[in-house]
Amino acid sequence: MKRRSFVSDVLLGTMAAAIGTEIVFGANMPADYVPIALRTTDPFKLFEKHSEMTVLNKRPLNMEAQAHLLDDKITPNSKMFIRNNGLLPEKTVPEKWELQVTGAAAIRPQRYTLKDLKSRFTKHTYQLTLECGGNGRSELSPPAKGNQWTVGAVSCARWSGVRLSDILDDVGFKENAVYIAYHAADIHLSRDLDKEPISRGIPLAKALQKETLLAYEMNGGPIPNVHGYPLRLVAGGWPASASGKWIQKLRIRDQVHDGAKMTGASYRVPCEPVAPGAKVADKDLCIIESMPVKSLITYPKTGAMFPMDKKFSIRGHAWAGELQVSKMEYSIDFGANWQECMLEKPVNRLAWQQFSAAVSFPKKGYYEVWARATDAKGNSQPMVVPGWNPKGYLNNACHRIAVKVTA
Ligand SMILES: Nc1nc2c(c(=O)[nH]1)N[C@H]1C(S)=C(S)[C@@H](COP(=O)(O)O)O[C@H]1N2
Ligand SMILES: [Mo]
Repeated sequence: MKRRSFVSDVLLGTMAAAIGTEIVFGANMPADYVPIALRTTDPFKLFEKHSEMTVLNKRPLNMEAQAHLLDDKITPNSKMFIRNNGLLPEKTVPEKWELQVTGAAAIRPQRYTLKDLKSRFTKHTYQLTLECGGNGRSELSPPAKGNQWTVGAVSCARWSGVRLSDILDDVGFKENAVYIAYHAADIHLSRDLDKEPISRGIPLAKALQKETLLAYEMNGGPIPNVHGYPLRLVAGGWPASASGKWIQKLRIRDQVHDGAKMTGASYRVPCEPVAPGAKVADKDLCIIESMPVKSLITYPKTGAMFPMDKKFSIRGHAWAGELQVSKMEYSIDFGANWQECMLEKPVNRLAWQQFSAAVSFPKKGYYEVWARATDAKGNSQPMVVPGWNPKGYLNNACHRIAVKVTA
């Protein structure tokens, strides 16, 4: 008979801390057993999320913000969306955490402790926009499978850590280096340790950009558990799936990475537009890189009512992947006429930009305010859902809010 494997002391300690008292016969628990007290833990409390966040899925956990929750210039943890493909790492001991950098195109494969990263390399801080490739999926027709994100799977926090390029210089890479692949500590839903929930990466050129970080801090403190503690790759402006959480290993590859969720329809879209509902062969799908131009009205929220004589202003954020946003407009007549908004410069490249406008309405009644951003290359947000694709990525249609003007 096979011996039962038991839960480790480290994990037992973590679970006891979470429950708040000793688990008396805890040593008898099978390795994959989750005590009842922990199964019922409320994700809002556990991850300190705002009560108006929306849970889309509990296993894996996926939670999004509503537009008005994203009003802050720098997204605080409490309003940051959560996208997990698997289960959270269970036994994180920061003193023992190691980042291994290896791969076919690595010259001097290395291992770094968190202390090495913090003491041997310069710390850099950038505010970086991270948007899930599937944000806006819920508007697709025919519908696409996956989390039905509305508008709230986007964040722009301040990330601090070391430049990935500094690490790559330290390790050295051969001329045939093509792609930097990540491997993380989260657990596949099946609990099969040979499987990874997700293992994506970025091309060498993106890895070498000065804003691409291996971050150990978010908004001035340790990265919250659910957002990648203790070490996270952050590649702003690209689908957030490229920003691996809980990073333990990077591979400098001599080919495009082919890990979990790099192939098939995952985070890939038809290289050429297709008809809605079409079947698309794998060879005709291209990996999503820079995200498209987009914006969000974060104040007021849909349902706002205000009197005619009151000065009414709107505000929000706009972003455009690797590009800057060059123009921001709004319309109160369903897109017939557009007025220009005030638009701020980003605090740094790859951070979202703030817009605002004072709006006046001709008479009382129902209105919709639509917002439209244009990037530095002249691409504007479409008014309706753009290019259908099998997994429902890259919906950058104009955001709209509905308001009533009273007498
Ligand atoms: N290791 C790991 N990294 C990951 C994921 C994951 O499930 N596991 N999800 C990715 C996806 S699809 C997104 S959209 C972002 C979400 O980041 P957040 O949960 O910190 O907002 O993390 C990315 N990094
Ligand atoms: Mo994502």
